[in-house]
Amino acid sequence: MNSSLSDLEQAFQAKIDAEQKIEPKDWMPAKYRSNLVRQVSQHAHSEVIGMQPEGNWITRAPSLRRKAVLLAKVQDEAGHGLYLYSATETLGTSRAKLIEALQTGKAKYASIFNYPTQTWGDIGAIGWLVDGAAICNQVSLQRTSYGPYARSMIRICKEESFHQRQGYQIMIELAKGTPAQKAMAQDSLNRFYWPSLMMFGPHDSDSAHSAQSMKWKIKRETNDDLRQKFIDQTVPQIEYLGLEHPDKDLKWNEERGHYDSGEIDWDEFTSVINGNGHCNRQRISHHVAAHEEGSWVREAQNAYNKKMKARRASAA
Ligand code: FAQ
Repeated sequence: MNSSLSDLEQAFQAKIDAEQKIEPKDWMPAKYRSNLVRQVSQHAHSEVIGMQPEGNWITRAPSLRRKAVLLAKVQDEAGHGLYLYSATETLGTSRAKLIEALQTGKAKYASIFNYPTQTWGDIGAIGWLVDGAAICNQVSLQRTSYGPYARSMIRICKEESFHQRQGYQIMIELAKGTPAQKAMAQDSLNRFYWPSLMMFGPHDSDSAHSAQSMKWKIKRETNDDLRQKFIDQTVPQIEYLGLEHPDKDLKWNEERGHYDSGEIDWDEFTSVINGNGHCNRQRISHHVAAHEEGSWVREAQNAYNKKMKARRASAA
């Protein structure tokens, strides 16, 4: 006898509640699948578009060592994008379709990557704050319910820790350097702090997807809980650098055991995710150009695969 849809849904939820992973060939509700495709592909797009702000500084890194480190970091981000596109493809959506959604503005990517990188200090701030915020989120996603996504997160988190340290080290050198270097570090902190807090998404009360994603354990912690973790961990790091905290309303709350903070500029967030940040158009047009220039590589790879398949078939 065929199981009814509600039996299947109940068995699915029971599996999730028992902390078992959902794998590509398992039955899953259509909305679980589409919500995952949405989140994981947007995560992949963020990793790939996220190469651009730092890529801007590879030719201008202040030493050969710094150049090699930054190059390795940016290449890691490309790799993260590839793991995540592969994880999304296991849900039955082709990479071509995902990339089309990015390039036509149907799919989002992290708002933070629409801010320009104006100084070397910004490279320190991105590694420290942006990778730091990404880790906060991704550590919890290592326990996400979809197997391929969870496994990709484990690997990505290891690399992100190195990224965070390289960024913080740049900040230490600047903050402990000349007055001009310290001012550069402060300026980068001031410009990247608030957009980093926006990476966690809207408040839980305004988050469209959180309730269902928490029930299905796609997300393991809410936007506000993760943001609070990041705010708390960043305070001693700013103190160690001897820099001023950009949030003038920041205050320790003894009762909650957390810092209370000032309000994020949600109008800015909305404007950036709707395509009106400093660099939105530049980021997408750069992606389109790079994708078109790389089409011969994809064609060559496909032709090679076809040839090898034919050769194997005739040998069999
Ligand atoms: N930017 O209902 P919610 C990195 C959208 S990786 C843009 O709360 P959800 C590594 C959201 O998509 C950074 N859009 O959504 C790196 C939704 O729109 P939709 C990326 C945002 O999914 C470092 C709408 O608002 N990390 O940085 C943002 O439950 C350095 C309603 O929001 C991930 O993607 C935003 N900040 O929670 C690389 C982690 N926030 O789809 C290079 C995985 C929200 O309905 C250099 N993703 N939106 O049109 C997640 O954990 C979640 O998707 C959230 C959002 C927490 C981002």
